[in-house]
Amino acid sequence: MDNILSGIKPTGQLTLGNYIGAIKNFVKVQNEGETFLFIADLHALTLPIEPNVLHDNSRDIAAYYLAAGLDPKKANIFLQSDVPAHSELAIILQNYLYMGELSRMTQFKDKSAKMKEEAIGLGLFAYPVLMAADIVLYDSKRIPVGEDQVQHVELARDLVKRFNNRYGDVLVMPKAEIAKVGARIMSLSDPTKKMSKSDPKGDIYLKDDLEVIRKKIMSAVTDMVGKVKYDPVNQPGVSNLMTIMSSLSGKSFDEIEKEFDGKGYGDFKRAVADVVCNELAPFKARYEEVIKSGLVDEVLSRGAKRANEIAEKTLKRVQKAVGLYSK
Ligand code: ATP
Ligand code: LTN
Repeated sequence: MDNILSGIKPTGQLTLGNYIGAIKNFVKVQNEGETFLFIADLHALTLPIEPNVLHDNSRDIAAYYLAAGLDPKKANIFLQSDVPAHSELAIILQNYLYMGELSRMTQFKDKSAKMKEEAIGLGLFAYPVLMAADIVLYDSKRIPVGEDQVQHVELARDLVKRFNNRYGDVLVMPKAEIAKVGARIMSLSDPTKKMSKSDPKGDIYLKDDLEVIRKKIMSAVTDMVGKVKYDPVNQPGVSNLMTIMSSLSGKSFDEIEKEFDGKGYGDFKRAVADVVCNELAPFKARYEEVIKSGLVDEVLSRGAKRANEIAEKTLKRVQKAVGLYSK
């Protein structure tokens, strides 16, 4: 069974996009191999964040992992910063990724677009180096992510190829896995933009009350076509709502189109809201239970213990390969 790894950065409140594009898939794969799910708190430092917000968000994501059904007996849940090998390996691997390729990363371009060059942190630029270290440390072949992260995983693949060509079979080749439906949930207020936790417009937060979620869906931007049809180019808003519905209900786009043939957007949105609320109601209740149980810190420390075991071995292997060892 292949190892599986993914992470979420604790930059803000988790969205429905994070849930559908990432967390739901983590729950599916945890039975299919040793799973490493971490909270990318070092990555969260690549843009300004208040210390208490970073601290609290990190624990909160762990609680959401548990509420979603991740079982700490099967999945190792931990903080990236609790495993020093992430940082140590990144320092080595940064020498095998190049400025040109890092500057072509879409996430870097998006996040730095409005910043003055003098104010762009080196960490933001080098983000994919640390991410490559995260990935290779656990010998993981499978990396479940949303669509926006595929480019970073591809870069990690390039790095593994480059590194292994130079030093032999040291690193395991990873591969991104994206959900068939829901790998890119769009903003409800601007369906041409990704729903993103650092851009509060048009987001559904997992923390939102169900009534608020319902209202947000009812006021989602649609179009003048008036037909429930999957056509992301001409009907991005409706197509996004169909994607949300399909990924949570298992219904195909065809089935949804037939079900709402001749019906208005009001009926359709009410049905989408029902599907979302039915999914999130028990999830939110479990989240409250997890918080009350006070188990999060214990889960994180157990996860870090196992993660350190594996990560240290890989780090040693890499250090040896490049010549950093004593006889
Ligand atoms: P930020 O706004 O801080 O960049 P984000 O909301 O984009 O964050 P990440 O922490 O970058 O979230 O992502 C965690 C996981 O959720 C990643 O696998 C990412 O691909 C996935 N993801 C994020 N947003 C979406 C979305 N709108 N649709 C599907 N998957 C998503
Ligand atoms: N870059 C990812 C978070 C992340 C990650 C990883 C995902 C950091 N390291 C390794 C998969 C594998 C993001 O922004 N969601």
